[in-house]
Amino acid sequence: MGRGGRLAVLGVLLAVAAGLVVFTVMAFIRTSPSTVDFTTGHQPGAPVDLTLQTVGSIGFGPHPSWVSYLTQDPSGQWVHTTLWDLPAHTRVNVTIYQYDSGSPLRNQQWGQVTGTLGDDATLNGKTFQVYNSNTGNGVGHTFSIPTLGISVPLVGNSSSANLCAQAPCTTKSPHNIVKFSFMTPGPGQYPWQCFVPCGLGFLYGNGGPMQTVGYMGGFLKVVA
Ligand SMILES: [Cu+2]
Repeated sequence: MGRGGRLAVLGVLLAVAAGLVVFTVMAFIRTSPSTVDFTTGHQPGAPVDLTLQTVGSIGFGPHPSWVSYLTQDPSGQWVHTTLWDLPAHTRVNVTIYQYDSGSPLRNQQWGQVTGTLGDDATLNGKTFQVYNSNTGNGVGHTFSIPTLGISVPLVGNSSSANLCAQAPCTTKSPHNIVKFSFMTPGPGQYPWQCFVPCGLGFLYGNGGPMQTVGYMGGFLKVVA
């Protein structure tokens, strides 16, 4: 093969490589979870209502058996995402429908409510500041924003109950309702996550859904 021929082959190979890179990047962008926008039309000073649910197995998508959070968008639709645009310096009233079971915490620290307004939360309407996970059905997940010092334990349902395994779950399934409020800080990206190693089947329970945005963690995208 002459020099021109070899250059032509090289050119084709480079084009294929570039195409593969573009395809991979686009595939990644396409599958990454969407962001629910709570900023459009927000009146300064008004609180934002953020409603979430946790489910023991999402029941659809690439990992149907994975544990997950879901977010209710402002129109009331449940979205499989953990990414939110939120206004800065704004009160966020969080409601979490917990449809999963629980277990004793490996670290009792995570039984504490910290960083919320009043340093407390409500569990099915009753105010609490700490939950002893060695009692009752234990704790299924936490909602934690480490950089803001916020953490709230999500008390589990009885594992012998007929638990929801197909999101979005409805209140017909056994559930606990956990409510609390916090203030968003200034603009920035703040990671949040669950600290209960609930990634069943992964090393120490910390792989899979515990490491994947859209399942057991996400970001607050706080905008001015
Ligand atoms: Cu979890």
